[in-house]
Amino acid sequence: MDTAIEEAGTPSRTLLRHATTLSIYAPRRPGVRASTVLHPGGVQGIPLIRNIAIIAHVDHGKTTLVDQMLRQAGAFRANQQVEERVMDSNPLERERGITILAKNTAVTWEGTKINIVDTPGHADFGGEVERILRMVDGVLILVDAAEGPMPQTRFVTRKALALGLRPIVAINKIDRSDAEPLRVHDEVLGLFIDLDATHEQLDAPFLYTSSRAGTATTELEQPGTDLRPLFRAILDYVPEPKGDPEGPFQMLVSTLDFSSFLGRIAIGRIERGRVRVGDQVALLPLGEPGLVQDESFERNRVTRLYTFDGLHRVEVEGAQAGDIVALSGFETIEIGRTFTAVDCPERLAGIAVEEPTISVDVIVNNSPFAGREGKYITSRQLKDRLYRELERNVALRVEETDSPDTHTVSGRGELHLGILMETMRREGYEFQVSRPRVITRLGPDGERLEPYEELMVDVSEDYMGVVMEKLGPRRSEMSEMRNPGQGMVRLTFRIPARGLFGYRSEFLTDTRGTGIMHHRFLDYGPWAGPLAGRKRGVLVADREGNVVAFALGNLQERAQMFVTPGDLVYEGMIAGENSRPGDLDVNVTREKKLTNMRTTASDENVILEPPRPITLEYALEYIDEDELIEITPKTIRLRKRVLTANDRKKAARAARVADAS
Ligand SMILES: Nc1nc2c(ncn2[C@@H]2O[C@H](COP(=O)(O)OP(=O)(O)OP(=O)(O)O)[C@@H](O)[C@H]2O)c(=O)[nH]1
Ligand SMILES: [Mg+2]
Repeated sequence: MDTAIEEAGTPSRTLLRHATTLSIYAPRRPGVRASTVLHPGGVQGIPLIRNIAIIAHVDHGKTTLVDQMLRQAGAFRANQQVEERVMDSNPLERERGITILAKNTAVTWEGTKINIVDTPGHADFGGEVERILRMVDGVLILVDAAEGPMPQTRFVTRKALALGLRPIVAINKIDRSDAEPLRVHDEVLGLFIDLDATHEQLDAPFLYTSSRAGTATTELEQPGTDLRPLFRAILDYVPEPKGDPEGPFQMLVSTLDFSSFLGRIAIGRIERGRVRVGDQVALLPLGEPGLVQDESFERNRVTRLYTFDGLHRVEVEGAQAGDIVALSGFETIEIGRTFTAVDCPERLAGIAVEEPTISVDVIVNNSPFAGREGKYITSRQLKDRLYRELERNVALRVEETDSPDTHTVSGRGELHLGILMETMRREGYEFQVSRPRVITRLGPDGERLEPYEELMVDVSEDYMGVVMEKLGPRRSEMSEMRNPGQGMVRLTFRIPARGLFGYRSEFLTDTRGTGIMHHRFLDYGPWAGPLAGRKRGVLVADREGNVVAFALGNLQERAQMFVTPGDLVYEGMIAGENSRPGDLDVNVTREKKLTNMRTTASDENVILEPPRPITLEYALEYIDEDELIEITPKTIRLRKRVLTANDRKKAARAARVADAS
């Protein structure tokens, strides 16, 4: 990966890559400090700059497009080996093929610097996209030429249009065999009208692109050969950043980065004036926009300043209005706070950080296998790690509970929490996690509200019945049904977030793995009352030992296994899913009885179905109230909270008595 950020003669480690986390902040080499680059010919002395964010639904090709923009704008050396989706630089992003953190980059095209922000498309990170929109002057909306506008397209487009940003639309992946760019073009226009786009916004240029091939064209009849039409559109349609470089310094913190070397780092666009390393600047507390009267605000010196250039972050002496910079020197940097000149403390409108909608309990591991695989396992270590995460993960909350062994962690969705857990286990942490709960709120009349999601499902018509049948009891309401053709239907529902827990696995089974579902947070609505839980029960191991193929062979007819031969299980660990309701205690360690009788070969070689892979997000959606996920650096296990079958029976009986009384 390092080849991508290597520069001739410079060890890649000394280069600062990308805007967000995991950056390596090594001391600068002497003599490489670049001075402020002033492009000639800027209006009112502002260098020629365009600031643009690329926004879209997950997987519509944003990061792939950035690759091509970097390449075609000459950000890589001629012979440089660059891997695909180079901006997805952190290991989890590469592994999952998704962008988790927004990242800044910049290219120069015909003398104009284009600051580009690649944003994540997954709904759990939608809040981050919203914040980023405050540092750009235009957006490039990417829409898959086959899928069309999806829930997240709608969300980010609405935010961008509401901020008055000028859109450029790229109907992407036109190379797909099922691409229907003209239909999607109409759908995007329909979306714009729905979202009350202004005349100017409706006039957006439409391009037909293939991120993968690196081509763009304004006319479908004339296939594109490169991205020139896209760069042209950016220069022509994205307004230049406004802001007087001669005025007093002012900048809004739009995103954060963190390094152990520099501490918190603010990233944002300079709204007005100039800033230089060593300048004394004010960091105003959050509050109403306008001049701050109370002069007790924080002041400090800017210790480091960076601008973006290709894959690098370049240390600079100074920068001015319009450019996007990263700035350090304050430990109290928060999203939405304003930096200003000390003698002109004029606050900008802040940025709301999204509120979490789901919580889980993170619990010290107390399974029989606790401490076997993890390095950090104590409640103290867990607590420190969770609180440390708050420094950079702004949409996360951590609370203590009555028990020192348990912390409640709240976030924006299963993926948001799942990524944190995955990161922690890779660092050597071992812990357990409860089933997620939605975070309820009180309405204006004191009534209980819960989060609702928009769910969009693409299935073949044959499966429509089963999908609707399953979603009904989960309190969903269908809001739209469309037939894009080719025997497919697209159904849109409004559903309590609770109603979706555990649904994905059912959905995949019901549609034989062919269905596609996406959901995103919509709003808070009335509490929907009790919902039915998981339909199927689980198989629970009734003793400790190694899993044996023979045992699984006997069980697999009525179950989908989660374990494979050789795995170690303990009593109370979940070994598979029962194909019927109700849990079963089973012995997955049972060996075949040895007899003197010769058996046929087929009897000895049990043919096993592959186990269902248990990923973290899957586990979070899957488990029930009386279950836990055990997470270690090596394994993810599902378990019953109460491990022995006897104690579970007793607990169930007690619960029934309590219910009856
Ligand atoms: N056929 C085709 N596939 C593409 C094109 N662009 C991207 N892809 C593929 O689509 C998948 C997703 O691409 P990404 O660039 O990671 O999408 P993204 O929008 O950055 O995704 P997130 O950051 O996770 O929201 C990858 O497998 C790409 O290879 C394209 O123009 N044509
Ligand atoms: Mg991406």
